[in-house]
Amino acid sequence: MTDKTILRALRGEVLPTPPVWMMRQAGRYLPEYRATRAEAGDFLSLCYNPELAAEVTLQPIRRYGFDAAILFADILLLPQALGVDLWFETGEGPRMSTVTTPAELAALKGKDDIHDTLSPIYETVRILSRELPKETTLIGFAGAPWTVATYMIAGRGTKDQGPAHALKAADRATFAGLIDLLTTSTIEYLSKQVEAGAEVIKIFDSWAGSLKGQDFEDFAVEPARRIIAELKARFPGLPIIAFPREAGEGYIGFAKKTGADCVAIDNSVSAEWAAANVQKDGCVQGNLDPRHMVTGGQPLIDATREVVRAFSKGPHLFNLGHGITPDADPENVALMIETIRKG
Ligand code: 1CP
Repeated sequence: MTDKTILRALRGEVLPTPPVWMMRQAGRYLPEYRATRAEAGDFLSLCYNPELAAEVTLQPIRRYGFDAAILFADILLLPQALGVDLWFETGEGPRMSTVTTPAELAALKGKDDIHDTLSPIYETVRILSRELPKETTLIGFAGAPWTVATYMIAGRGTKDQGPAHALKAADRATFAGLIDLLTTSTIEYLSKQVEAGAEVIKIFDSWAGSLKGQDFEDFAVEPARRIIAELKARFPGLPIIAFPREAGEGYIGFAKKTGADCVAIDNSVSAEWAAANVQKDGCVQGNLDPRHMVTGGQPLIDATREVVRAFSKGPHLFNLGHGITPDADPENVALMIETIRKG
């Protein structure tokens, strides 16, 4: 089993062709995803239906033969398991009840009380570990504490994470208590995914870029370090990908500070820069601009070749710099993969 290309690259091997997968590879750009989602009813019903969640995870593997599959779920299921009310407004995104006071924090469930809600997710992982092709690596995931906290504090997605920054300034103890609860419950959540068959774990810190200076160290680096240290103590050799999106200079040394095996790079920095500054410490993932999946053509081919070339001297997982968007053309994904694999 250890000859899977993703696992080899995560161990630091430089491969002639980088393995490839794509953030949001199961998603609305695929007609078969839209059909299964309609069958499930709504997005959350799809997440909590193990058969259908496994089906949408497998769809892009069948269509494209990606080297990895990522569990179909969402980073906001953990707050729901902690007792928050969560729903999705059509066309707008997530909405949830907020946690901004000591009383609201105290009313949340404990780290060991999340599994009743999340057990369908573990069942999805078990189905996938049975049904995936033997060469395909199964990635489990969770949101990083800071990113998940930004949604819990605001009750929705925000452009600048203003409410979370405001709570951090106004009531440091409540804010830090929420980060701590998310850190410890994320460890339990991810442990169950690994026990169910996830072979690699990815931690999504989509809003890490809005943490500056010491805040970045305290709330992006430190929670990731704690989660990774505990997971590696429980599961020696478990490979872990960290994604401190838009961290900029914060990418430098992130793997060393947190113990991550691989750092995922967004497309606000060049592959050239990331190769020089981040890949020197180990495997990197990224970082084609997802817009190419909409626009396609020769610019897509050229940009794909450039990402492959820039990272070719070290271990690399080819990916986009962020998730593929619903307006992407499925043909462009095929063209990207063909360019990676055939040169
Ligand atoms: O309408 C739909 O079908 C829902 C769209 C959708 C999908 C396909 C959402 C709502 N979540 C997902 C799946 C999802 N989310 C996966 C599955 C695996 C994959 O194919 O990649 C993963 C890993 C996530 C992670 C996630 N959810 C993140 C971190 C990664 C990132 O994109 O930055 C975040 C921030 C979320 C929250 C979320 N869930 C959904 C939306 C629209 C959002 C963003 C809300 C916002 O801030 O505007």
